[in-house]
Amino acid sequence: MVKRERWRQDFSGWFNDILQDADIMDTRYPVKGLYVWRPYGMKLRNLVFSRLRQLHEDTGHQEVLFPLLIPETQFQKEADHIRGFEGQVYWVTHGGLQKLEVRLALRPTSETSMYPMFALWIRTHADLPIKVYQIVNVFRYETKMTKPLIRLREVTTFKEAHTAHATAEEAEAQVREAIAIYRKFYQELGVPCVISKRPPWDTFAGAVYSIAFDTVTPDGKALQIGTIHNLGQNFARVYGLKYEGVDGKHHYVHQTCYGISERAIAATIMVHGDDGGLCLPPDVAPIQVVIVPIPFKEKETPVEKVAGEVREELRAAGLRSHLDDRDLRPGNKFYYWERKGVPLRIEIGPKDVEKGQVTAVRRDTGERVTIARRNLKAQVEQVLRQITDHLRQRAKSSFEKSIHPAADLKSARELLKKEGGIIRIPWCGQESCGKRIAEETDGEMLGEEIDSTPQPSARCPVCSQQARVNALLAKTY
Ligand code: A5A
Ligand code: ZN
Repeated sequence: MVKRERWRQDFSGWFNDILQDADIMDTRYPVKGLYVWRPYGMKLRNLVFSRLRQLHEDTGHQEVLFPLLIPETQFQKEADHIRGFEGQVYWVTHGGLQKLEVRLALRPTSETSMYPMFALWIRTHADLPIKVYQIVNVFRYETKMTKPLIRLREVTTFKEAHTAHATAEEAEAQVREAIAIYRKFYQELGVPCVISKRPPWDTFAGAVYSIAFDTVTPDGKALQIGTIHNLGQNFARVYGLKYEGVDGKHHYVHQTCYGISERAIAATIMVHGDDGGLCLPPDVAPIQVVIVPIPFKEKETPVEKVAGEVREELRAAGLRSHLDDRDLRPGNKFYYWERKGVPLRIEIGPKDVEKGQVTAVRRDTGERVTIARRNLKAQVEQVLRQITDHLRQRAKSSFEKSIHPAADLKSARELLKKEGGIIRIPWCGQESCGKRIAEETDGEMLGEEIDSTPQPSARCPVCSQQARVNALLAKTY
């Protein structure tokens, strides 16, 4: 039975408890905004990010690794970028007792670290496109309330991709490819999201425009879980990223960059969890199947031996399985693995041994299924697929319920206040109207949704002109 009361009503408390109880993070590190990955969390992290890595490799991105430190002289070249980040940069000012001549920034993101090197790599059109990515830590002196996995001062798992292209069209196409990659990534994790073009007053520092992916937290706020930026030629101009074209002339390149952090893991944890704790999609669960032997004192049956065999069989089938042979009561073990979100538990008691079967219990629904030993691999795989589908479906339908269409500012404001979630409202697209919509509804403008268009008859609630796009509004994390 799935209960989601605390999950909804005290999401923050639920989230912090689960990080601790399920061995994801230790939040007691004595620096604000910095946290420790514990072993189980680390496994989850690596499984999630290896999928993201694979999606980049499959589309021709190459992995690189740039230094953490960026000289101030290099960092300060792109004016908008600097303005956007200056309040968030940690500076290294000393080496030992020596004061550094040029201060060094701890990267808050790597444009200013990478692009001067790109300038050395790019000579002619034959050197293009460049498509690279790295998964690194970045530092941001966040002033809003810090929160593990969500708002960190050391983002430990920052996947950032950076590209350079000969033409604006190619950069546009790259933005579309990045959207497709992120869509697929979140689809696989079963994390539903909306995609929007950020409003012009809220684009990434140094970008021409930005695209954002947002999901909704159990307490009804929007959480941005990835962004894609078309940088145009802004950085190319200041770092001199030029190539010689077929025309023999020199041209500035066109660039894009896009990033996802461990917020992707926060999103996975929060959209699928319930009052019992984590509930992980099988694809990224560190343990997909846990086997709990249930010995019966008066009866001489080899449950432990059979449990060991079942474990071996599942392991040989490529399933991440674990035999819990600790000297604890089965009930305690059930509770323990439930908190950790293991998708499937296999119980083996004397009766199961006699009948040549096992009893499987689904974490997502609590449903019990009897599986014959001879069908073990095929049936376990099938149940895991059903769990994946069910989690995705459940998350999707609860997400859809949290998106509220509105036609006027008053009802938008009331909906947002009462229901939370995301408001979808027609918009003419003018900046002044957009800002008014955000103000009057007491929400934040996520941007214009890219997957929807307003009814032809829809009007902007501020100026009454025909609506060109749907705006998305929400309270945000
Ligand atoms: N260079 C580009 C890709 C960039 O830095 N974009 S960004 O600033 O929007 O960050 C990308 C994503 O990282 C954000 O959408 C957000 O999901 C995540 N992120 C940003 N700051 C974060 C923080 N302090 N803690 C956790 N995640 C963060
Ligand atoms: Zn308008």
